[in-house]
Amino acid sequence: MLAPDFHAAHLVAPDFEPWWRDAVTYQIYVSSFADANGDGIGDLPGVTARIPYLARLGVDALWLTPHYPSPGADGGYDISDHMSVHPDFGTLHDYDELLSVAHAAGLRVLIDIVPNHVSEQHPWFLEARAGGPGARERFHFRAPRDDGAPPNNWQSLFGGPAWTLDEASGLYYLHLFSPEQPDLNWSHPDVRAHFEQILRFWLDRGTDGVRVDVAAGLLKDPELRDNPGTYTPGLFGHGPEQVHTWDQEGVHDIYRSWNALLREYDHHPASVGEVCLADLSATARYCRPDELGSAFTIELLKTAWGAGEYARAIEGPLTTFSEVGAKPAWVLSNHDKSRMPTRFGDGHLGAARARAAALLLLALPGQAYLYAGDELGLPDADVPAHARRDPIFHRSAGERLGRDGVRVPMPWTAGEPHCGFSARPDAPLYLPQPEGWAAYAAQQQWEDVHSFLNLYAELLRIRKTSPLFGTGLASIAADGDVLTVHLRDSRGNAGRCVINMGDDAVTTPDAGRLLALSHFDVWAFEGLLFLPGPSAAWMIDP
Ligand SMILES: [Ca+2]
Repeated sequence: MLAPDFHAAHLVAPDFEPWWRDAVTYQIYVSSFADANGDGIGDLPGVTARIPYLARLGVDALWLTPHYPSPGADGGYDISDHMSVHPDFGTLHDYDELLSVAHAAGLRVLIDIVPNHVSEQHPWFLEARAGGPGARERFHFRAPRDDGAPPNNWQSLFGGPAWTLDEASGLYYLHLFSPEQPDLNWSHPDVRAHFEQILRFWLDRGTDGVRVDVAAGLLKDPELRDNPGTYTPGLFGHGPEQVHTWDQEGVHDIYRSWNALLREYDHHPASVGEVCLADLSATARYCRPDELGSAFTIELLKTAWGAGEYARAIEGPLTTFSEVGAKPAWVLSNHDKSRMPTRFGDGHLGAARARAAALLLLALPGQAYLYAGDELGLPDADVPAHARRDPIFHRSAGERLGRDGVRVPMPWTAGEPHCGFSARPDAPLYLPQPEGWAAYAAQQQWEDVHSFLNLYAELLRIRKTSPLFGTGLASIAADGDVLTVHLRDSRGNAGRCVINMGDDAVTTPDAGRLLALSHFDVWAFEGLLFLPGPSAAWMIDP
């Protein structure tokens, strides 16, 4: 394989490097992480108790999915009070304790901010439904069309129309997600003021950053016109077919004001947007220097396994984000998508690919987001229909399985009830663990040098100490099944992540030194690098 000439530097060197620019953040879906009080639901004290685990793993930060009071119509993304803690998860005191223990262990804490919608149980929506003066203006209430149909053709991302009739008023209200999640009207000054108050509430406590849910959706077309096309379930990233729903120009002003607010804090809070747009350059515009710190780069999530495909999925964001002076926030899994070993083909093949993908993800310059359980190599869990909770499953009458399979309680210790997830052996778990879950238990994986967990810990250790991996300037090359990410730091050190994405072994010339490997059969000797299929290696020039 020919190594390409190292071409134009992709990344703009800023005057100041905030802590989050190359951080590895570990996403915690609170319900499924660890249950400290034995009621079967993960909670904040459970997270606090596992801080030593995260410190040993070596991540820089953790991100909590919504920890707020919520009726639970959409796994906590339907919030009824943004300045409090869900009683299932604990108290504000528990949150402060988590923050303090995390900080003492050198970990930062990000929280989820959900500005697009609230719960139907939020006081504002209750007030709107009761017809309080001016209360409906904080949402999108509209009269039906003449034939009684919803005001426009917009579809909910969870299936069905994006409008539900409010019987009392005879008006429809807009919800891009479930009917229990009415969309806020971000043209209303109350909404803007409320969220600034929410941001300050958490940042004042020492919270280190925010992940912004549905970041490109806050403002809608002022006339709420019909979209030229409709939402297609399973579609990754919204495009021209939904031009009136997403990415309205005025939304950038919101993030400019948030940027100014975050800059008032000396601890340099992070901000990362969930910007699901088909157009990468439109996504990157949310990461201009006076807007969000970064935006999730979902290109790899939506790309089929293959060297050429992955090369394009990496090259695109690197180039596009550098044009606005930002670095991508790479994502290979989250609480909404099928887990890597399952997505990559199940069984030994899926696991081998997922191990190789870990080397790729953690080599790329920019932020990396891990989802709890990635480091254990968890596959999707089989959840019986009667136990499923996801509105996607229920709203599609079971046609779409939904996301419960990636939200099953973590296996901590084999041989313990619920694999050590819950403090009480007979706790009814909020989602059942499948047969064989103990085989993935963290405690046992620490004892196996070849485990997923030790692989992740080793990669994170190298990433922390080497200026190359996760930070170095990158160029990408694909040759047959082999993908190479070339890295170089400011001092001229060079290295690379080489991934054989095919099923057959390859031998390739490489005079470097082997630093990390996804498979114990990888070797480098006398200028050759041998990679079984599929596998990956981190190499460094002597
Ligand atoms: Ca609990």
